[in-house]
Amino acid sequence: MNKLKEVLYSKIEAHRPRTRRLAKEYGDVVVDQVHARQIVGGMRGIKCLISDISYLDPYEGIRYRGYTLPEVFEKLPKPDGAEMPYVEGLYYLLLTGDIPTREQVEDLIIDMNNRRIIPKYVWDVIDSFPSESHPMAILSAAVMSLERESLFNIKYRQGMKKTDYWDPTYEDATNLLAKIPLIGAYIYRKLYHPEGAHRYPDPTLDLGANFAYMMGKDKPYDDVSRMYFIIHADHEAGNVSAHTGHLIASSLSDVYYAVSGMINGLAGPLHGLANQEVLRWLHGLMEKFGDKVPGEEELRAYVWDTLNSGQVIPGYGHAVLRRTDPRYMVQREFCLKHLPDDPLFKYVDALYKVVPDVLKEHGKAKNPWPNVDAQSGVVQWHYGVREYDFYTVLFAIGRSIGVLSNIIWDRALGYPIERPKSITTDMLEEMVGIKK
Ligand code: HAX
Repeated sequence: MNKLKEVLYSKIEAHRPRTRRLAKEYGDVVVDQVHARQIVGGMRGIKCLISDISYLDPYEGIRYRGYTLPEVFEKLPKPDGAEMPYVEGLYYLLLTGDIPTREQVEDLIIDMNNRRIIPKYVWDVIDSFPSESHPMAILSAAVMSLERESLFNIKYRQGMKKTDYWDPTYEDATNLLAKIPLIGAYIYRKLYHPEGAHRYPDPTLDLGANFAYMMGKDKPYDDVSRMYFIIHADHEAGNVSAHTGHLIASSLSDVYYAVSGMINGLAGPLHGLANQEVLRWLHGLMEKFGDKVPGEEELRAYVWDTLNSGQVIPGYGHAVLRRTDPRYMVQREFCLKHLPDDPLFKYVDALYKVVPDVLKEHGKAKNPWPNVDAQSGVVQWHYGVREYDFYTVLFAIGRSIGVLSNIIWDRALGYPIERPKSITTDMLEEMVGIKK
């Protein structure tokens, strides 16, 4: 058993009695009420999932295992000379709740680098897609094709004990996490730089640096990748991508099915695809005004035009958050430090001063503040990844870290198949007292 797995196993053993106790001794305690508006309103806010990997406070934003994003960036070990921590260190933290030492991270990096070999049929699947395909569709199919490698399935067929489910799930999850950045980079080069030869992974590099290398990007794109994957890793359990991953895995489908489904959920414009929509929208604005950022009145008019045409302002609003997203702030700080004069950043900065007030006047969005997606495309654009259809693939690589960590723990704690109850409109009308 490798070192991370040993630590994880001891944490699982210590946690199991807590879950058993909750179910057995406190199963009848009421913890939430469901209102009719939540049933017709996307189950917003109903407390009905459990995850110890991260928690999202509406005002404070995300905490990973109790740590805010600034704390995560400060405490996790970093490669020599790097500004951003190892992504592998985050995986260690999400799985165990412990901040790893540099040595523990290096051990995990070696283990993960040994899992990077990708069967040829995966490249063939990617190559068989027409070049106009959306990269998220290709990513989903490539991950899906890897399903035949699932160790969980082999062990399940052999008749494994339920308490052992987490072990092959950990193996599958870590295998997939080691491979998915390579798949993403291959998709990028196939779609947008087919003239350049595919780069094989460099076994001496950590996940972030190797991703930059395979993308064909120089420093500081390694740090940009680390930052990007870390801030997108998890956002508690109820968002579409995390919940989809959990839901699929709850039927004991393996992690390849679950992560492929998670990618499909992330590909919607109200969720992960919003980062691509932000760039599209920003470019419409820049085409109109050029490199010189217009004044507040002109920006307000552009924002109102978008709203009046019935569209949402991409990158603003959130189902849970009620303040500016800390993931936005991490990237904003990075931009202020590294690219304060970037024309696109200047637009994003100017919009930050205008959009929230317009959305408040508009009076619909419960949260008028920017979310992660309002900033993320700017950083990618600046460092030369200008094919914005690709941005959600980067989000998906990051999000797989959290989804996979959650699934390992779901298996460890034996959470059952998910099965909420649906009712008919007639029934709901009767329940709320509507007479017919
Ligand atoms: N622009 C215009 N209208 C908005 C809005 C925005 N940015 N955000 C919310 N609204 C509207 C909603 O469309 C809704 O209108 P209707 O009543 O006509 O349906 C109303 O305000 C109430 O919505 P809400 O309760 O504030 O927000 P929801 O929980 O329903 O939705 C969304 C949350 C993130 C989907 C929403 O804010 C939105 O569409 N934002 C723009 C798209 C976006 O940036 N998505 C990425 C979110 C972060 C994320 O998941 N990244 O992956």
